[in-house]
Amino acid sequence: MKFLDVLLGAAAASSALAAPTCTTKTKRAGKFKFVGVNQSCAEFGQDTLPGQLNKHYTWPAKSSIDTLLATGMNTIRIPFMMERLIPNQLTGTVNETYSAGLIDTVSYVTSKGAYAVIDPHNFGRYYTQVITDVEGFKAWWTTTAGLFADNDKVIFDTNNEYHDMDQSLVVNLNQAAIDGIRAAGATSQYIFIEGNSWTGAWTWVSSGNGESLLNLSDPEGDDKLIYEMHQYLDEDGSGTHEQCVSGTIGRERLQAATEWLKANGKKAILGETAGGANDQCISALTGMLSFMEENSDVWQGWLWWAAGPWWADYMYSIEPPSGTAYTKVLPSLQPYI
Ligand SMILES: *[C@@H]1O[C@H](CO)[C@@H](O)[C@H](O)[C@H]1NC(C)=O
Ligand SMILES: *[C@@H]1O[C@H](CO)[C@@H](O)[C@H](O)[C@H]1NC(C)=O
Ligand SMILES: CC(=O)N[C@H]1CO[C@H](CO)[C@@H](O)[C@@H]1O
Repeated sequence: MKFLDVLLGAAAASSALAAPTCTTKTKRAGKFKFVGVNQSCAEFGQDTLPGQLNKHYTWPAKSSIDTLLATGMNTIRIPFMMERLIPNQLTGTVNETYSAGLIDTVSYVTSKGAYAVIDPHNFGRYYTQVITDVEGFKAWWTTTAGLFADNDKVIFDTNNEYHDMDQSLVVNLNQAAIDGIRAAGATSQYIFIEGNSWTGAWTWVSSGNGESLLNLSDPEGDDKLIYEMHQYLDEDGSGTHEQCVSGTIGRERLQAATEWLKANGKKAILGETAGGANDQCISALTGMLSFMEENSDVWQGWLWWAAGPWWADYMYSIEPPSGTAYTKVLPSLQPYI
């Protein structure tokens, strides 16, 4: 309650200065710091680079962002392609067309008082090759973070789902991102760290992510580093099936990672999660979110995969007004927002 009072107080104090268009309330009263969705589609057409706007990829719909924030959510993760933002080489300059689209979406989200997570949806690859040029990756991040250095509602996600890479490379890329972001003068923002093995929560410890990513350091202080894990609840954890393993699989899959977070004094966000629109998955999801609330000293929130204008009848679509998860699952998740 105290937290809520502080936020409402701040809102009242600043309302005289607030822009007249900024009307959506996004102050959260629940236990989590960050709750929201992935607003996907700027990363679509990954095989067609750079691709054309509205043919191969598109930007999220502002009306959908409004609708989702009106549920009480306060965080929108925005996947996009590294190559579209900075083409040809990691040390290159931004493409003005694509960067304008990204900046427009990010600015819109943060003008509503919500967090915008900048998510290069690249799996640790650039033009399909594993990124081994650690200095180049740092340069990419310095250029990118420079676009948002003054916006403290932006969160930088180093990369989506590293996988099948040397563990030490994943550590070095994360550290290079941290250093590059801070070098751009983006000193106040949170940074989300992702691990190898698709950053799965269920394999966080067994994959070696836990041990190897423990030593990352932020010149601005390690309390701005948050570990982003992903967890789907289907049989292989891939997020490609409508059925969940059981009604309790959510909390079971987070158990070991939660112990690791507590033992090491770290914080995490569940940056992608989803389950099908059926009773078993809804039990698994709500059980998982209850478990996260019980451990909200380490779990800072969750983001659904995914909203976005082009998901059509995708089983996990939370795109308003008619996405499957928007109509059939979100009502059950509302208590955890
Ligand atoms: C810049 O991005 C736009 C939109 O994706 C694309 O059409 C254009 O070809 C890009 N320009 C360069 C030089 O990559
Ligand atoms: C992390 O740092 C500690 C203390 O400096 C050191 O003992 C340990 O070997 C490091 N672990 C890794 C994986 O680098
Ligand atoms: C779990 C899931 O649906 N992942 C998909 C996320 O979206 C990208 C494209 O944006 C797909 O390649 C993934 O399969």
